[in-house]
Amino acid sequence: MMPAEAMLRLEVLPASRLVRLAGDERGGVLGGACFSHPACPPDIADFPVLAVDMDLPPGEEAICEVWHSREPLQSGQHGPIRYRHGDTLLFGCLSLDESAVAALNDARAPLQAATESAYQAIFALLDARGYHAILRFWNYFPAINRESHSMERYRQFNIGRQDAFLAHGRSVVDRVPAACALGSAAGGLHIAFLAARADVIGVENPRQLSAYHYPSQYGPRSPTFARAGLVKLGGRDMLFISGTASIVGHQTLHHGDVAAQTRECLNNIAAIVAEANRQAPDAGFRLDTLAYKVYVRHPEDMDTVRREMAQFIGGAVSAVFLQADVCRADLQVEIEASGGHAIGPA
Ligand code: 3EB
Repeated sequence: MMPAEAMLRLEVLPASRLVRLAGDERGGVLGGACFSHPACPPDIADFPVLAVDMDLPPGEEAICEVWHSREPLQSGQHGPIRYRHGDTLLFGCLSLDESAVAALNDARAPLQAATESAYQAIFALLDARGYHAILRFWNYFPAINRESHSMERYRQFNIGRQDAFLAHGRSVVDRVPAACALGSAAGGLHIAFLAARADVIGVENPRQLSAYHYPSQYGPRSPTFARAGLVKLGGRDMLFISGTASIVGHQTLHHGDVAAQTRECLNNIAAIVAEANRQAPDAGFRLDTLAYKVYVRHPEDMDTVRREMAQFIGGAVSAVFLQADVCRADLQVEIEASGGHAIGPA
């Protein structure tokens, strides 16, 4: 039997090439995200793309991550969400101005209110259109480690996110989606998501306490995300690994040592991959065939992180590097990854 053609493809390309994607190619774009500093919204009306203000390694061009599908696609809008979908897959994104969302006399911090309303809108859309499996959330907002309203902003975000899950009758433990949450340089609250009409299995990491069980020292509400999501689409197993940091159990390891933090991230990713292969015995996920996205807090550490990754994984690594604040002040690097889908140009 011929191997099934991948239904989903991730392409990373310079922002300048995104607007010039040829007609045929363009029809198959689900959506994506562009990263540059300052943010530069791509001049594209026909599919949903986030414009995130994030710095790149010195001298690198603005970069876009684009998800392509083989299905016939249609675009839509639901409140603040722009989305594009086929029979199986839906990609959506939204950008909210925090200060514009909170109602007058709202006791909630503006970021908490904006997060809750964003997730409420997303769940309403997915429920209405019947895309019940969320493969992945990406969350970006400025000053993630800054305190306001007597609380770190990442913790405010966690309250708003969890309240929206609860409001929609969704579990906040066990059956939760993969995600990441990073600090951007400026701008509003940006959220992108990939959902499917399929069954997704949450994958946890035996080396780490599940994030949804983190103790209250990390905030009044535990973060609502799984270490990874595993899904079968068009006969292929695909894996979406959440942002992964130098955390073992629930504690940050290797304070101030970015090389050791990178190796610990990769040990965690290796453990998640092993766990995914145990749950999907035919998948054969491998570290050296994943697509990586690497968030480094201090730009001067990028070379060190790159070197550690090459050494750990061996051979050429497909990776996008970005400068971003990570959700604990003592974390210097966070790495996410995905596999099982096609990677690269058509
Ligand atoms: C961690 O393991 C690091 O809040 O959505 C990683 C992935 C992290 C996702 C999120 C946070 C999130 O706790 C931080």
